[in-house]
Amino acid sequence: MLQRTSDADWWRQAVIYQIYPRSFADANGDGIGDLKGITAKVPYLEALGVDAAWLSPFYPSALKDGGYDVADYRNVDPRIGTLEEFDEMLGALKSVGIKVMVDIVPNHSSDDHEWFQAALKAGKGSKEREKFIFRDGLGPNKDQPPTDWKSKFGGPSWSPSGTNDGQWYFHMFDSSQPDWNWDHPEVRADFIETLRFWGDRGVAGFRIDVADALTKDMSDDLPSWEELTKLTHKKLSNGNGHLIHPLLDRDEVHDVYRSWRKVFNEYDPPLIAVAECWVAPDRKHLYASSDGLGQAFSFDILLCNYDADEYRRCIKHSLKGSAITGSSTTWVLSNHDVIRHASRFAMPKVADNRNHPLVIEATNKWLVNKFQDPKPDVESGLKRARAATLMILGLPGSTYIYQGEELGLPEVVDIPDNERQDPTFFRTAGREIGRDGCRVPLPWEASSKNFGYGSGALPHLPQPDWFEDYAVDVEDKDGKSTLNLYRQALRLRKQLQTKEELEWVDGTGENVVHYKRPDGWEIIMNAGKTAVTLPKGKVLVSSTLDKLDDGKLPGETTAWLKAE
Ligand code: TEU
Ligand code: CA
Repeated sequence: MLQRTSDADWWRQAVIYQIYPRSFADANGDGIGDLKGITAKVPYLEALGVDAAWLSPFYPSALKDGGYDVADYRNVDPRIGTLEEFDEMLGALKSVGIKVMVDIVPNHSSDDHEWFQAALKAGKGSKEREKFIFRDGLGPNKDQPPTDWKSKFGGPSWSPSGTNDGQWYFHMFDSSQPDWNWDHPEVRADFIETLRFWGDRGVAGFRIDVADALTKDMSDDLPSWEELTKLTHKKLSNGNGHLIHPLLDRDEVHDVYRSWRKVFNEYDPPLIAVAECWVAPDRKHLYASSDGLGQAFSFDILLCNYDADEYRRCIKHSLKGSAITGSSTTWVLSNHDVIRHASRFAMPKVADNRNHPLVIEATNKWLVNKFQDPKPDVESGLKRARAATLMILGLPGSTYIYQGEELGLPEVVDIPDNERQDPTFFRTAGREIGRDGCRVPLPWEASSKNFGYGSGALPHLPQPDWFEDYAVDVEDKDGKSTLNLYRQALRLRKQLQTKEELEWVDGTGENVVHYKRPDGWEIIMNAGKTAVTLPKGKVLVSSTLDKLDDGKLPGETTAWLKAE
């Protein structure tokens, strides 16, 4: 057995910063963020105090889905950089102790991928087509899709091959994203090669996109969309009480991850992986198992309203789930797919927030109305966002921070239709606004061109004027800014995250989350409006960055304290 020389458990309590490369920093001024831009901001990330950076896709891509349409898994998009620049970036981050994770998108490729192009060319019945999911169309002319299934981004989930052979290919997402056939050994082998490619370059691990969808049962008898939708809402037993769905969360997917784990364990420390899977809570732990990916995103906390009961329930459930496999939980409040949490918390509660499609529907309405009806309470939104962040940063487990949330950035809602990029917007004819509003390039300097994101061409998504107030250089100087809150909290957190225990405290107030951590640390979030009395102790930090020396914790505020 390999003798390990380094900390194999670094990920358990890590803070990981998500970079959406095109929108982070544009070093060469072409309007698109790049790897050199990231390298230039290493001191910023160091001062923030994160342990790792996860990069959303930077691979060659037609950018039909922000890079999640990957044309070549083992290269860098020339607009974003080169492999040499990747190595430079990695080296610069490593030199300040920041690890790098990259995004693996195994459910689908881009239609520009060499193998998909070869499949189109090789024609019906060819070996090349077996790597994807091709089926004959229905009707005498085969001009109807094989099923009436819808894509996750709206519109049909089959597109004609375009080669006049009556064949259609399956895509769970955009038509530019053909799904791989995971029954094919060459597909499996190619992903192993990709994992090794990045592992050998020195990355610490991977975020696995739509981890639950790879293996599918596409046997000839395919259900209708209506039957499929019923399946997602109803539990059909396979004998173990597991819901059987032809496309999602099938047990066979874990064979894939077991084979990946063998590769991960060839490295020292072992590579890590975190599953992006919106699966039923009682299925989540399977993805986090130590002979599989090891960790899975807990999105339940992202769906919580700003409410103490909801948070407590969700935290208890997530901790229980990760304990099943001995994993640690991952806490997430924002990412590149959802409305930024400073804006979410400025809006009224979502009634049925455990149902993900309903949350998307409800929150999409806010975007359609451009946050005019109902109007957001911007001040309270930010206050709550800071309080919720400080509360989750005190929890055992790892935390993911999405670029810009450390500035308290709200969602951008006034992007003109002709500048939108999200395929969701186009495939639903604008009924769903999509995710561009959380992907607007960051403001670095209030008075510079493009707010310091890049000194040349306009950013690839327009930045609103009010970004000025959230610029890094403004917040840097403001002792009570969100940026300085994140910096302080991350610094303190390093002392806190030694052991993983948590003990709940009840009775502190009506709408309060209160828990104790080892060594006398206590974390108290007052989600209500009226102040509550703090327990005895020294306040280490509060989400408003006030000292709270009157012993009171105001509404919508979190404090960390240490018993004396
Ligand atoms: O998202 C997976 C996914 O299912 C999304 O549709 C998600 O449910 C939705 O965006 C939440 O609002 C991943 C990536 O994170 C996303 O950016 C990609 O577009 C998608 O996969 C396809 O690769
Ligand atoms: Ca650039």
